[in-house]
Amino acid sequence: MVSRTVHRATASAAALLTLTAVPAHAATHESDTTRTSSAAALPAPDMTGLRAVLRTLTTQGAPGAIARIDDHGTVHTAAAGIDDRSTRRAIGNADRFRIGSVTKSFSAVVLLQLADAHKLDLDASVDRYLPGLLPDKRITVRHVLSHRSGLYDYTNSMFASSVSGFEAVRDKVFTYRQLVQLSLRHARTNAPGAAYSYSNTNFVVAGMLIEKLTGHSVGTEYRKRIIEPLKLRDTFYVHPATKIPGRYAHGYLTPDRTGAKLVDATDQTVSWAQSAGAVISTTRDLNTFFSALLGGRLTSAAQLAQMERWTPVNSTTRYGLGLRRRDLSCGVSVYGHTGAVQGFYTYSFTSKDGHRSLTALANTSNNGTVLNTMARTLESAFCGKRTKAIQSSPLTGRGSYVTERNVAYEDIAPGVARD
Ligand code: HEL
Repeated sequence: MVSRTVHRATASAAALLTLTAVPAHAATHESDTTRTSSAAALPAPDMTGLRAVLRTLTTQGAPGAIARIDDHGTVHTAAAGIDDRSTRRAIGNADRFRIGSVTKSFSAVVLLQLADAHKLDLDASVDRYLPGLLPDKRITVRHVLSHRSGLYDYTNSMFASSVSGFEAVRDKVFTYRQLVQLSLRHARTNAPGAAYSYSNTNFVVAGMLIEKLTGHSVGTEYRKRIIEPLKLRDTFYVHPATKIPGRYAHGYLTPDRTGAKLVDATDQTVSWAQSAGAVISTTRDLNTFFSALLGGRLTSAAQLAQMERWTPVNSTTRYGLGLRRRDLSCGVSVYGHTGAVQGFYTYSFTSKDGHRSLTALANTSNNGTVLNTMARTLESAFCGKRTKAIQSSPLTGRGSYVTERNVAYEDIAPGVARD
Protein backbone atom coordinates (compact mmCIF):
# COMPACT_ATOMS: atom_id res chain seq x y z
CA MET A 1 0.00 0.00 0.00
CA VAL A 2 1.37 3.36 -1.02
CA SER A 3 -0.30 6.62 -0.25
CA ARG A 4 0.84 10.19 -0.47
CA THR A 5 -0.43 13.72 -0.61
CA VAL A 6 1.47 16.41 -2.50
CA HIS A 7 0.82 19.97 -3.54
CA ARG A 8 1.36 21.12 -7.07
CA ALA A 9 0.81 24.15 -9.20
CA THR A 10 -2.55 24.34 -10.86
CA ALA A 11 -2.35 22.92 -14.37
CA SER A 12 -1.69 25.57 -16.93
CA ALA A 13 -3.09 23.73 -19.85
CA ALA A 14 -6.23 25.47 -19.39
CA ALA A 15 -6.21 27.95 -22.12
CA LEU A 16 -8.68 26.23 -24.42
CA LEU A 17 -11.31 25.99 -24.72
CA THR A 18 -29.14 -3.71 -20.49
CA LEU A 19 -30.48 -3.50 -22.84
CA THR A 20 -32.77 -2.21 -20.28
CA ALA A 21 -34.19 0.62 -22.31
CA VAL A 22 -35.11 3.50 -20.07
CA PRO A 23 -37.95 5.56 -21.53
CA ALA A 24 -36.77 9.08 -22.26
CA HIS A 25 -39.72 11.23 -21.33
CA ALA A 26 -40.10 14.74 -20.04
CA ALA A 27 -37.21 14.40 -17.59
CA THR A 28 -34.77 13.97 -20.45
CA HIS A 29 -33.55 17.49 -20.30
CA GLU A 30 -33.56 18.19 -16.62
CA SER A 31 -30.92 20.51 -15.23
CA ASP A 32 -28.55 20.38 -12.28
CA THR A 33 -29.81 23.28 -10.26
CA THR A 34 -30.93 21.37 -7.18
CA ARG A 35 -27.71 19.45 -6.58
CA THR A 36 -24.77 20.49 -4.40
CA SER A 37 -21.81 20.35 -6.66
CA SER A 38 -19.19 23.04 -6.16
CA ALA A 39 -15.89 21.63 -4.89
CA ALA A 40 -15.63 24.56 -2.49
CA ALA A 41 -18.63 23.21 -0.62
CA LEU A 42 -17.35 19.64 -0.44
CA PRO A 43 -16.05 17.95 2.71
CA ALA A 44 -12.36 16.92 2.72
CA PRO A 45 -11.74 13.65 0.86
CA ASP A 46 -11.67 10.59 3.09
CA MET A 47 -8.27 9.12 2.21
CA THR A 48 -8.51 6.47 4.92
CA GLY A 49 -11.80 5.35 3.43
CA LEU A 50 -10.38 5.47 -0.11
CA ARG A 51 -7.39 3.29 0.86
CA ALA A 52 -9.76 0.82 2.49
CA VAL A 53 -11.84 0.65 -0.71
CA LEU A 54 -8.71 -0.09 -2.77
CA ARG A 55 -7.67 -2.83 -0.35
CA THR A 56 -11.16 -4.29 -0.56
CA LEU A 57 -10.87 -4.39 -4.35
CA THR A 58 -7.74 -6.53 -4.04
CA THR A 59 -9.59 -8.98 -1.82
CA GLN A 60 -12.40 -9.22 -4.37
CA GLY A 61 -10.26 -10.34 -7.30
CA ALA A 62 -8.45 -7.26 -8.58
CA PRO A 63 -4.66 -7.79 -8.55
CA GLY A 64 -4.29 -4.07 -7.93
CA ALA A 65 -6.13 -0.78 -7.62
CA ILE A 66 -5.12 2.87 -7.73
CA ALA A 67 -6.83 6.19 -7.20
CA ARG A 68 -5.87 9.82 -7.50
CA ILE A 69 -7.74 12.88 -6.32
CA ASP A 70 -6.86 16.35 -7.61
CA ASP A 71 -8.44 18.90 -5.32
CA HIS A 72 -7.79 22.58 -5.99
CA GLY A 73 -4.14 21.82 -6.87
CA THR A 74 -3.61 19.34 -4.04
CA VAL A 75 -2.96 15.79 -5.13
CA HIS A 76 -3.83 12.70 -3.09
CA THR A 77 -2.89 9.26 -4.36
CA ALA A 78 -3.44 5.76 -3.07
CA ALA A 79 -2.61 2.31 -4.36
CA ALA A 80 -2.97 -1.30 -3.30
CA GLY A 81 -1.72 -4.53 -4.82
CA ILE A 82 0.21 -5.29 -7.99
CA ASP A 83 0.26 -4.27 -11.63
CA ASP A 84 1.82 -7.48 -12.96
CA ARG A 85 1.10 -10.99 -11.68
CA SER A 86 4.36 -12.36 -13.12
CA THR A 87 6.80 -9.84 -11.64
CA ARG A 88 4.52 -8.88 -8.74
CA ARG A 89 5.54 -5.24 -9.20
CA ALA A 90 3.48 -2.84 -7.10
CA ILE A 91 0.81 -0.91 -8.99
CA GLY A 92 1.09 2.89 -8.90
CA ASN A 93 -0.56 6.02 -10.18
CA ALA A 94 2.15 6.49 -12.82
CA ASP A 95 0.89 3.34 -14.55
CA ARG A 96 -0.95 3.81 -17.83
CA PHE A 97 -4.05 1.74 -18.46
CA ARG A 98 -6.92 1.23 -20.89
CA ILE A 99 -9.79 3.56 -20.00
CA GLY A 100 -12.57 1.82 -21.96
CA SER A 101 -15.66 3.93 -22.37
CA VAL A 102 -14.17 7.00 -20.73
CA THR A 103 -13.05 7.38 -24.36
CA LYS A 104 -16.67 8.29 -25.13
CA SER A 105 -16.20 11.61 -23.34
CA PHE A 106 -13.19 12.35 -25.56
CA SER A 107 -15.24 11.61 -28.68
CA ALA A 108 -18.11 13.75 -27.46
CA VAL A 109 -15.76 16.68 -26.75
CA VAL A 110 -14.42 16.57 -30.31
CA LEU A 111 -17.95 16.61 -31.71
CA LEU A 112 -19.05 19.44 -29.44
CA GLN A 113 -16.04 21.46 -30.53
CA LEU A 114 -17.18 20.85 -34.09
CA ALA A 115 -20.64 22.05 -33.07
CA ASP A 116 -18.97 25.15 -31.59
CA ALA A 117 -17.34 25.71 -34.97
CA HIS A 118 -20.76 25.35 -36.68
CA LYS A 119 -19.59 22.28 -38.54
CA LEU A 120 -22.08 20.00 -36.80
CA ASP A 121 -25.72 20.36 -35.82
CA LEU A 122 -26.57 18.12 -32.86
CA ASP A 123 -30.18 17.88 -33.99
CA ALA A 124 -29.40 17.02 -37.58
CA SER A 125 -29.91 13.51 -38.86
CA VAL A 126 -26.78 11.38 -38.87
CA ASP A 127 -27.78 10.74 -42.46
CA ARG A 128 -26.92 14.34 -43.36
CA TYR A 129 -23.25 13.64 -42.62
CA LEU A 130 -23.04 9.91 -43.29
CA PRO A 131 -25.61 9.28 -46.04
CA GLY A 132 -27.01 5.76 -46.12
CA LEU A 133 -25.07 4.50 -43.08
CA LEU A 134 -28.06 4.01 -40.80
CA PRO A 135 -31.45 2.57 -41.74
CA ASP A 136 -33.48 5.33 -40.06
CA LYS A 137 -33.08 8.98 -41.03
CA ARG A 138 -34.75 10.04 -37.80
CA ILE A 139 -31.60 9.16 -35.81
CA THR A 140 -29.90 12.42 -34.92
CA VAL A 141 -26.40 13.17 -33.67
CA ARG A 142 -27.90 13.97 -30.26
CA HIS A 143 -29.62 10.56 -30.12
CA VAL A 144 -26.29 8.89 -30.80
CA LEU A 145 -24.37 10.85 -28.16
CA SER A 146 -27.04 10.24 -25.52
CA HIS A 147 -27.53 6.50 -26.26
CA ARG A 148 -31.07 7.08 -27.49
CA SER A 149 -30.62 5.99 -31.12
CA GLY A 150 -31.90 2.45 -30.57
CA LEU A 151 -28.86 1.00 -32.37
CA TYR A 152 -28.16 -2.48 -30.97
CA ASP A 153 -24.90 -2.89 -29.05
CA TYR A 154 -22.93 -5.45 -31.07
CA THR A 155 -20.66 -6.14 -28.08
CA ASN A 156 -23.54 -8.01 -26.42
CA SER A 157 -23.16 -10.79 -28.94
CA MET A 158 -19.41 -10.40 -29.36
CA PHE A 159 -18.68 -10.92 -25.66
CA ALA A 160 -21.53 -13.29 -24.71
CA SER A 161 -18.70 -15.63 -23.78
CA SER A 162 -16.11 -13.42 -22.11
CA VAL A 163 -12.80 -15.17 -22.74
CA SER A 164 -13.46 -16.81 -26.11
CA GLY A 165 -15.26 -13.65 -27.29
CA PHE A 166 -12.26 -11.58 -26.30
CA GLU A 167 -9.67 -13.93 -27.79
CA ALA A 168 -11.61 -13.94 -31.07
CA VAL A 169 -11.16 -10.16 -31.44
CA ARG A 170 -7.98 -9.48 -29.45
CA ASP A 171 -5.85 -9.06 -32.59
CA LYS A 172 -8.57 -8.14 -35.05
CA VAL A 173 -8.79 -4.86 -36.90
CA PHE A 174 -12.31 -3.75 -37.76
CA THR A 175 -13.43 -0.88 -39.92
CA TYR A 176 -16.08 1.34 -38.40
CA ARG A 177 -18.48 0.19 -41.09
CA GLN A 178 -17.96 -3.45 -40.15
CA LEU A 179 -18.86 -2.64 -36.53
CA VAL A 180 -22.01 -0.79 -37.61
CA GLN A 181 -22.93 -3.75 -39.81
CA LEU A 182 -22.60 -6.08 -36.81
CA SER A 183 -25.11 -3.87 -35.00
CA LEU A 184 -27.54 -3.66 -37.91
CA ARG A 185 -27.88 -7.45 -38.06
CA HIS A 186 -30.01 -7.08 -34.96
CA ALA A 187 -33.33 -5.38 -34.37
CA ARG A 188 -33.08 -1.91 -32.93
CA THR A 189 -33.90 -1.53 -29.26
CA ASN A 190 -36.20 1.48 -29.53
CA ALA A 191 -37.42 4.15 -31.89
CA PRO A 192 -35.02 7.10 -32.24
CA GLY A 193 -35.15 9.30 -29.14
CA ALA A 194 -37.68 7.08 -27.35
CA ALA A 195 -35.46 5.45 -24.73
CA TYR A 196 -31.99 5.31 -23.25
CA SER A 197 -30.21 2.11 -24.19
CA TYR A 198 -26.43 2.07 -23.79
CA SER A 199 -24.70 0.96 -26.98
CA ASN A 200 -21.11 1.07 -28.18
CA THR A 201 -22.49 1.38 -31.71
CA ASN A 202 -23.41 4.98 -30.95
CA PHE A 203 -19.83 5.96 -30.32
CA VAL A 204 -18.61 4.09 -33.36
CA VAL A 205 -20.95 6.36 -35.31
CA ALA A 206 -19.48 9.28 -33.33
CA GLY A 207 -16.01 8.27 -34.53
CA MET A 208 -17.23 8.13 -38.11
CA LEU A 209 -18.71 11.60 -37.74
CA ILE A 210 -15.38 12.92 -36.43
CA GLU A 211 -13.49 11.43 -39.34
CA LYS A 212 -16.03 12.63 -41.91
CA LEU A 213 -16.23 16.19 -40.62
CA THR A 214 -12.51 16.71 -40.02
CA GLY A 215 -10.95 14.52 -42.67
CA HIS A 216 -8.65 13.10 -39.97
CA SER A 217 -8.51 10.00 -37.80
CA VAL A 218 -10.01 10.18 -34.33
CA GLY A 219 -6.48 9.73 -32.93
CA THR A 220 -5.35 12.90 -34.67
CA GLU A 221 -8.37 14.84 -33.45
CA TYR A 222 -7.99 13.65 -29.83
CA ARG A 223 -4.35 14.71 -29.98
CA LYS A 224 -4.91 18.12 -31.56
CA ARG A 225 -7.97 19.12 -29.59
CA ILE A 226 -7.48 17.49 -26.18
CA ILE A 227 -4.17 15.73 -25.55
CA GLU A 228 -1.77 18.47 -26.68
CA PRO A 229 -3.68 21.51 -25.37
CA LEU A 230 -4.10 19.87 -21.95
CA LYS A 231 -0.53 18.47 -21.99
CA LEU A 232 -1.76 14.96 -21.30
CA ARG A 233 1.63 13.27 -21.45
CA ASP A 234 0.33 9.78 -20.72
CA THR A 235 -2.69 9.71 -23.00
CA PHE A 236 -2.61 7.83 -26.29
CA TYR A 237 -4.76 6.43 -29.03
CA VAL A 238 -2.62 3.76 -30.62
CA HIS A 239 -5.25 1.74 -32.50
CA PRO A 240 -4.63 -0.73 -34.08
CA ALA A 241 -1.34 -1.25 -32.21
CA THR A 242 -1.71 -3.73 -29.38
CA LYS A 243 0.81 -2.49 -26.79
CA ILE A 244 0.43 0.17 -24.13
CA PRO A 245 3.49 2.41 -24.43
CA GLY A 246 5.81 3.07 -21.49
CA ARG A 247 5.01 2.05 -17.93
CA TYR A 248 1.61 0.44 -17.62
CA ALA A 249 -0.57 -1.78 -15.50
CA HIS A 250 -1.35 -5.23 -16.84
CA GLY A 251 -5.08 -5.88 -17.13
CA TYR A 252 -6.61 -9.22 -16.10
CA LEU A 253 -9.91 -10.46 -17.48
CA THR A 254 -11.89 -12.61 -15.05
CA PRO A 255 -13.18 -15.74 -16.82
CA ASP A 256 -16.88 -16.57 -16.61
CA ARG A 257 -16.10 -19.94 -15.01
CA THR A 258 -15.63 -19.56 -11.27
CA GLY A 259 -12.13 -20.45 -10.16
CA ALA A 260 -10.56 -20.28 -13.65
CA LYS A 261 -7.26 -18.40 -13.93
CA LEU A 262 -7.29 -14.70 -14.74
CA VAL A 263 -6.43 -13.97 -18.38
CA ASP A 264 -3.79 -11.31 -19.09
CA ALA A 265 -5.73 -9.12 -21.53
CA THR A 266 -3.28 -6.21 -21.64
CA ASP A 267 -2.28 -6.54 -25.29
CA GLN A 268 -5.13 -6.08 -27.74
CA THR A 269 -6.11 -3.83 -30.62
CA VAL A 270 -9.34 -2.69 -28.91
CA SER A 271 -10.53 -2.41 -32.48
CA TRP A 272 -13.96 -3.64 -31.39
CA ALA A 273 -14.32 -0.28 -29.60
CA GLN A 274 -12.08 2.38 -31.21
CA SER A 275 -13.80 5.75 -30.63
CA ALA A 276 -16.12 4.02 -28.13
CA GLY A 277 -13.32 2.76 -25.89
CA ALA A 278 -9.70 2.52 -27.09
CA VAL A 279 -7.91 5.41 -25.34
CA ILE A 280 -5.01 4.76 -22.92
CA SER A 281 -4.39 7.18 -20.05
CA THR A 282 -3.49 7.65 -16.38
CA THR A 283 -5.28 8.81 -13.27
CA ARG A 284 -3.53 12.20 -13.51
CA ASP A 285 -4.43 12.82 -17.13
CA LEU A 286 -8.07 11.80 -16.70
CA ASN A 287 -8.42 14.13 -13.74
CA THR A 288 -6.93 16.94 -15.84
CA PHE A 289 -9.31 16.09 -18.68
CA PHE A 290 -12.54 16.13 -16.68
CA SER A 291 -11.46 19.17 -14.65
CA ALA A 292 -10.88 21.03 -17.90
CA LEU A 293 -14.16 19.83 -19.38
CA LEU A 294 -16.35 20.80 -16.43
CA GLY A 295 -14.24 23.91 -15.93
CA GLY A 296 -15.36 25.05 -19.37
CA ARG A 297 -11.94 24.89 -20.98
CA LEU A 298 -12.67 22.39 -23.73
CA THR A 299 -15.95 23.66 -25.17
CA SER A 300 -18.04 26.79 -25.03
CA ALA A 301 -20.42 27.11 -22.10
CA ALA A 302 -23.28 26.57 -24.54
CA GLN A 303 -21.93 23.22 -25.75
CA LEU A 304 -21.09 22.09 -22.20
CA ALA A 305 -24.71 22.83 -21.35
CA GLN A 306 -25.72 20.53 -24.21
CA MET A 307 -23.52 17.80 -22.76
CA GLU A 308 -25.36 18.28 -19.47
CA ARG A 309 -28.87 17.78 -20.79
CA TRP A 310 -29.60 14.63 -18.83
CA THR A 311 -31.47 11.49 -19.72
CA PRO A 312 -32.38 9.52 -16.57
CA VAL A 313 -30.77 6.07 -16.43
CA ASN A 314 -31.87 5.10 -12.94
CA SER A 315 -32.35 6.81 -9.61
CA THR A 316 -28.69 7.79 -9.20
CA THR A 317 -27.34 8.01 -12.74
CA ARG A 318 -28.02 10.36 -15.62
CA TYR A 319 -26.45 10.37 -19.08
CA GLY A 320 -25.81 13.55 -21.04
CA LEU A 321 -23.81 13.62 -24.27
CA GLY A 322 -20.88 11.25 -23.70
CA LEU A 323 -21.00 12.25 -20.05
CA ARG A 324 -22.42 10.58 -16.96
CA ARG A 325 -23.75 12.24 -13.84
CA ARG A 326 -23.66 10.26 -10.59
CA ASP A 327 -25.72 11.44 -7.63
CA LEU A 328 -23.94 10.42 -4.45
CA SER A 329 -25.43 9.50 -1.09
CA CYS A 330 -24.34 12.85 0.43
CA GLY A 331 -26.34 14.88 -2.10
CA VAL A 332 -23.35 15.75 -4.29
CA SER A 333 -23.44 15.15 -8.04
CA VAL A 334 -20.29 14.28 -9.95
CA TYR A 335 -19.62 14.25 -13.69
CA GLY A 336 -17.47 11.96 -15.78
CA HIS A 337 -17.57 8.45 -17.16
CA THR A 338 -16.89 4.85 -16.28
CA GLY A 339 -15.03 2.32 -18.38
CA ALA A 340 -14.88 -1.46 -18.71
CA VAL A 341 -12.45 -2.97 -21.17
CA GLN A 342 -10.98 -6.46 -20.78
CA GLY A 343 -8.68 -6.27 -17.76
CA PHE A 344 -9.48 -2.74 -16.64
CA TYR A 345 -12.28 -0.97 -14.76
CA THR A 346 -12.09 2.83 -14.59
CA TYR A 347 -14.07 5.45 -12.69
CA SER A 348 -13.32 9.07 -13.53
CA PHE A 349 -15.48 11.91 -12.21
CA THR A 350 -15.21 15.56 -11.24
CA SER A 351 -17.21 18.11 -9.29
CA LYS A 352 -19.53 20.54 -11.02
CA ASP A 353 -16.84 23.24 -11.11
CA GLY A 354 -14.07 20.78 -12.03
CA HIS A 355 -12.01 21.66 -8.98
CA ARG A 356 -12.07 18.21 -7.40
CA SER A 357 -11.55 15.13 -9.54
CA LEU A 358 -11.15 11.44 -8.82
CA THR A 359 -9.93 8.68 -11.09
CA ALA A 360 -9.76 5.09 -9.89
CA LEU A 361 -8.60 1.98 -11.70
CA ALA A 362 -8.83 -1.71 -10.85
CA ASN A 363 -6.80 -3.95 -13.12
CA THR A 364 -9.43 -6.59 -13.61
CA SER A 365 -12.80 -6.78 -15.35
CA ASN A 366 -15.79 -9.09 -15.71
CA ASN A 367 -16.07 -9.04 -11.92
CA GLY A 368 -19.33 -7.44 -10.79
CA THR A 369 -18.27 -7.28 -7.17
CA VAL A 370 -15.18 -5.24 -8.04
CA LEU A 371 -17.13 -2.92 -10.33
CA ASN A 372 -19.72 -2.39 -7.65
CA THR A 373 -17.11 -1.63 -4.99
CA MET A 374 -15.43 0.92 -7.22
CA ALA A 375 -18.44 3.20 -6.84
CA ARG A 376 -17.38 3.64 -3.22
CA THR A 377 -14.27 5.52 -4.37
CA LEU A 378 -16.62 8.35 -5.36
CA GLU A 379 -18.18 8.43 -1.91
CA SER A 380 -14.73 8.65 -0.26
CA ALA A 381 -13.52 11.33 -2.65
CA PHE A 382 -16.55 13.61 -2.69
CA CYS A 383 -18.58 12.86 0.44
CA GLY A 384 -15.71 12.76 2.96
CA LYS A 385 -15.87 10.69 6.14
CA ARG A 386 -19.28 9.11 6.62
CA THR A 387 -20.65 7.73 9.81
CA LYS A 388 -22.31 4.81 8.05
CA ALA A 389 -19.94 2.76 5.93
CA ILE A 390 -21.09 2.34 2.36
CA GLN A 391 -21.44 -1.39 1.88
CA SER A 392 -20.59 -3.19 -1.30
CA SER A 393 -23.60 -5.06 -2.55
CA PRO A 394 -24.08 -8.27 -4.42
CA LEU A 395 -24.65 -8.44 -8.09
CA THR A 396 -28.35 -8.88 -8.31
CA GLY A 397 -28.73 -10.00 -11.84
CA ARG A 398 -27.50 -9.66 -15.36
CA GLY A 399 -26.43 -6.10 -15.83
CA SER A 400 -27.90 -4.84 -12.60
CA TYR A 401 -26.17 -3.84 -9.39
CA VAL A 402 -27.64 -2.47 -6.21
CA THR A 403 -26.32 -0.18 -3.53
CA GLU A 404 -27.09 -0.24 0.14
CA ARG A 405 -29.98 2.00 -0.73
CA ASN A 406 -31.28 -0.86 -2.82
CA VAL A 407 -31.33 0.99 -6.08
CA ALA A 408 -29.75 -0.09 -9.32
CA TYR A 409 -27.09 2.47 -10.13
CA GLU A 410 -25.01 1.13 -12.96
CA ASP A 411 -26.19 0.66 -16.48
CA ILE A 412 -24.27 -2.19 -17.98
CA ALA A 413 -24.20 -2.99 -21.62
CA PRO A 414 -26.72 -5.75 -22.16
CA GLY A 415 -25.34 -9.22 -22.43
CA VAL A 416 -22.22 -8.12 -20.60
CA ALA A 417 -22.64 -10.56 -17.77
CA ARG A 418 -20.43 -9.88 -14.79
CA ASP A 419 -21.03 -13.16 -13.04
S1 HEL B 1 -19.87 -1.62 -20.65
C1 HEL B 1 -20.08 -0.42 -19.31
C2 HEL B 1 -18.94 0.59 -19.54
N1 HEL B 1 -18.69 0.61 -20.95
C3 HEL B 1 -19.33 -0.38 -21.79
C4 HEL B 1 -18.03 -0.52 -22.51
C5 HEL B 1 -17.48 0.44 -21.53
N2 HEL B 1 -17.38 -1.74 -22.49
C6 HEL B 1 -17.81 -2.79 -23.12
O1 HEL B 1 -18.80 -2.76 -23.83
C7 HEL B 1 -16.96 -4.02 -22.89
C8 HEL B 1 -17.76 -5.20 -22.89
C9 HEL B 1 -16.98 -6.43 -22.53
C10 HEL B 1 -16.29 -6.35 -21.21
C11 HEL B 1 -15.97 -7.71 -20.62
C12 HEL B 1 -15.14 -7.47 -19.38
O2 HEL B 1 -15.73 -7.21 -18.32
O3 HEL B 1 -13.94 -7.47 -19.52
N3 HEL B 1 -17.20 -8.39 -20.26
C13 HEL B 1 -17.61 -9.49 -20.86
O4 HEL B 1 -17.01 -10.04 -21.76
C14 HEL B 1 -18.90 -10.06 -20.31
N4 HEL B 1 -19.34 -11.24 -21.00
C15 HEL B 1 -21.46 0.18 -19.40
C16 HEL B 1 -19.86 -1.09 -17.96
C17 HEL B 1 -19.25 1.97 -19.00
O5 HEL B 1 -19.08 2.10 -17.80
O6 HEL B 1 -19.64 2.87 -19.77
O7 HEL B 1 -16.41 0.69 -21.18
